[in-house]
Amino acid sequence: MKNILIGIAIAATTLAACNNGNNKNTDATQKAASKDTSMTTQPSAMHDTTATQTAAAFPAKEIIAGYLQLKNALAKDNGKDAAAAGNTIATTLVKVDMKSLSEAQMKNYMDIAGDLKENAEHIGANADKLEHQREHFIMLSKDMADLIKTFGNGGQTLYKDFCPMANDGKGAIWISEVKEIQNPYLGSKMPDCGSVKETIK
Ligand SMILES: [Cu+2]
Repeated sequence: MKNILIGIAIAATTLAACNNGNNKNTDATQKAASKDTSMTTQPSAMHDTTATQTAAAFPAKEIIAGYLQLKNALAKDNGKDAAAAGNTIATTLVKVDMKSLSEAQMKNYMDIAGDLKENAEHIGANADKLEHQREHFIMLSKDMADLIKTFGNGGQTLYKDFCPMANDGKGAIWISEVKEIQNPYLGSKMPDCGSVKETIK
C-alpha cells in the first residue's frame, strides 16, 4: 500500500511539474531571443569557399548528424559533449558551398544560417553552462526544423517533438531520430516529458 501511495505521489508530482511554469517570468528567454534575432547573417563568413571547389550537395546529413549529437548530449545532461557537437555544427555551416544552392535554397539558407551558426557557437562556448546551452537549443531547433523543410531530412526518418515545459513553460520543439521521447531540455529531471508532433519522412 505504501509503495502504491509513493507511486501515485511521484506520478502526481511529475504531472504537476509537466504543466507548471506556464506563467513563469520569461524575461531571460525573451532577452536571449531578442539578442539572438538581432544578430544578422554574415555572408562573408559563409563565402569561405574557393572558386575552384566543385559544387557539392548541401551537407544536410552532416548538419543533422551534428544536431542529433547535440540533442542526445543535452538529453544526457552532458554539456561538454553538447559543446563539441555545437562546434561541429558551426564548422559544417562554414563549409557550405553557397554556389551549390538554387536561388530558392539560397534565400532560405540565408534566412536560417546566421542564427543557426550563432546559436551553435554559443552552445560550443558554454560547456559548463548546460541551461544556457538549452536556451540556445530552443532557437537552434526551430532553425533546424526550417532547414530540414528546405533541404530534407538527410535520408532518415526524423521526429519533431514538443515539450510543453521547456522555454519557461512556453514550450519548445526539438528534432529526434528516435520515436521514443528523450527530452533534451529537461534531461534526467524528466526524460520522457513531451510528445511527437510530426514524423518527417
Ligand atoms: Cu549564449
